[in-house]
Amino acid sequence: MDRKELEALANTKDPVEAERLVIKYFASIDVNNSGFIEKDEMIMVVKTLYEIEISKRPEFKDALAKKDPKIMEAIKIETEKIALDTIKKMDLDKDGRVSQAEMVKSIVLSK
Ligand SMILES: [Ca+2]
Repeated sequence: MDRKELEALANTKDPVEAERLVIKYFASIDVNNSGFIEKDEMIMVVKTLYEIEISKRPEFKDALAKKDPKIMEAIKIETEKIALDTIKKMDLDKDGRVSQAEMVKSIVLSK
């Protein structure tokens, strides 16, 4: 799933379209095809999105390009926190991972 599709997902108000995009997005996150998004997979996604966001900010651009250890550590802590919060929010049956149905429910119903 590319950036354009992610933006389409964020912007659509159409539940059918949102569901279609969530299912596609889910498959691209679930790299080991387990049918669940586990903690490590969520951390990877959040880290990618987070790095894209902060690379737009001039004060972080250099540090990020140089992989400044202080910045990398801060990113690691922040992304883990966001990933765990996201799982907590979406994990309706509280088994510690997010199924496709749970992701569809939490994203589509928030529209
Ligand atoms: Ca779950």
